[in-house]
Amino acid sequence: MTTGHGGRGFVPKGPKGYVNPSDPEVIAAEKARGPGPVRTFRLTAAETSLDLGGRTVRSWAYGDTLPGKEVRITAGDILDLTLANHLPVTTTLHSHGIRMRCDMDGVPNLTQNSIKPGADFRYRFAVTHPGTYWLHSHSGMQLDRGLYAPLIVEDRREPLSYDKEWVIVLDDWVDGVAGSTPDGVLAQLRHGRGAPMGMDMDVDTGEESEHDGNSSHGPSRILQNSHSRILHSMGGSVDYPLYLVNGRLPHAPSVFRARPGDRIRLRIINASGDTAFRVALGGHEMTVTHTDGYRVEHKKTDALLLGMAERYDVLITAKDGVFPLVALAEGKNAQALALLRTGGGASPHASVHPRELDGEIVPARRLVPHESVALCGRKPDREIRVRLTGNMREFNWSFDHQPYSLARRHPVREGERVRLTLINSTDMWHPLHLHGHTFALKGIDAVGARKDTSIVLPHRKLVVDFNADNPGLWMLHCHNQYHSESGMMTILGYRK
Ligand SMILES: [Cu+2]
Repeated sequence: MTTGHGGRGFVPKGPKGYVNPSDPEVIAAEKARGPGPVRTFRLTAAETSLDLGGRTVRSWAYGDTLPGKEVRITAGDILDLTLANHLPVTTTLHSHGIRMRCDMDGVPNLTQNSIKPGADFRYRFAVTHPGTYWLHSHSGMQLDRGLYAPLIVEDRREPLSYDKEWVIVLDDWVDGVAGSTPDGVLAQLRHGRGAPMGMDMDVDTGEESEHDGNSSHGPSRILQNSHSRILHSMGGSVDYPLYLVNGRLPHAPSVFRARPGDRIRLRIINASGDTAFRVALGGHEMTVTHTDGYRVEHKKTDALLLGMAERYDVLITAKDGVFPLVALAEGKNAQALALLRTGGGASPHASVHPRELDGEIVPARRLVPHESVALCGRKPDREIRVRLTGNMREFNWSFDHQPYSLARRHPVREGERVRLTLINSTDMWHPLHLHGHTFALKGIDAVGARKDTSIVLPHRKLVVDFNADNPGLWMLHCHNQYHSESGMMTILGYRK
């Protein structure tokens, strides 16, 4: 077995004049993050059987649990995480939302070579900011299998006081059900075509990487007749047979136990491939404290909407009894369920619909950043405008009608304040994610909440500002896995 010595020294194909992932500028930024205690973890990506609660599926996961075992560190630590690839195909690991050194970002062919079957890769980087993050494969459609795990970064000076913490991971599930695989579903959506040419070319071999040993596509999983009022469009593209909270089906939900009166911090992560979840806890109001790992001024709400890869932290004060935590698959007429139990009583039915789901939903743009994380008001030095393009019929999602290419980069320079304007000219909503940075939403009349992933509704635009303070090459992509694999990805590149 070979052990990679990190991604150090990797140089992607593409134009000259950009800061490559292991260049001195990247090393200098990493050094400025300071030394810290090293926290060592080992994950194994492998094929396994997963018990979803009365139903077992064969899939790929980190270890043999779903979600993968939580990785928990403290801000200021050095995360030293070795990924062993026991899959039959190549893989990489991305630490979503962490602003780390570029060569540890886990993007195949951009920040590292893919990890070959049987090989290891050691991800080692400083983590300076606390919050709720997650680990997932960044290769092909693997995220829509079971290759994800929570990454929790504790705060040495935790500003919140609470008695218990409940990590809640939401997912939509198709893999291993009646012969379906995410690659097969993508092929259905693309009328038999897989990812576009070039998307998954292995740089070393020039061969198209194989994500799927199964050539049968199973029953049709294409979502029909869907509409979501709050997403102004279809719920998504995929009609999943199953929806999960913490790897469990609604008929055999995971149960979180606490005492009446406990203050509980919920860390909610949407790890799904193509589903926005509307989340509420029956009988309880939630107080939003963070989104995407960054503090906001506390704001009460009945429910939350999470696009793929978004996270919210909320506080609740537990009442006495049994309460459903419901994640409604927005526009898909289905839901996932977990339970909070603090006392006696019968468990609610799997299809329970707490009234909070139809109450107020505070959108991210209404959140006010906590002063400790608010970006200062500053005129942008540079504006990047990107148009979201493509349609459902051809399933040709892209930016500016261009296919993804390692050679196409949106240039920035270190030290700039950058304004990124994402113009959605499609009929579909998209959750957009920028690697390596936590941008500020454009607030009502000031800079808004900090996030790394944000929903843009059809025919609307999303305007975000960020400080270009993390040199390297960074993905900007839709976090709908079926959209990004169809081509809705591009690169932000720091100029030398
Ligand atoms: Cu999209």
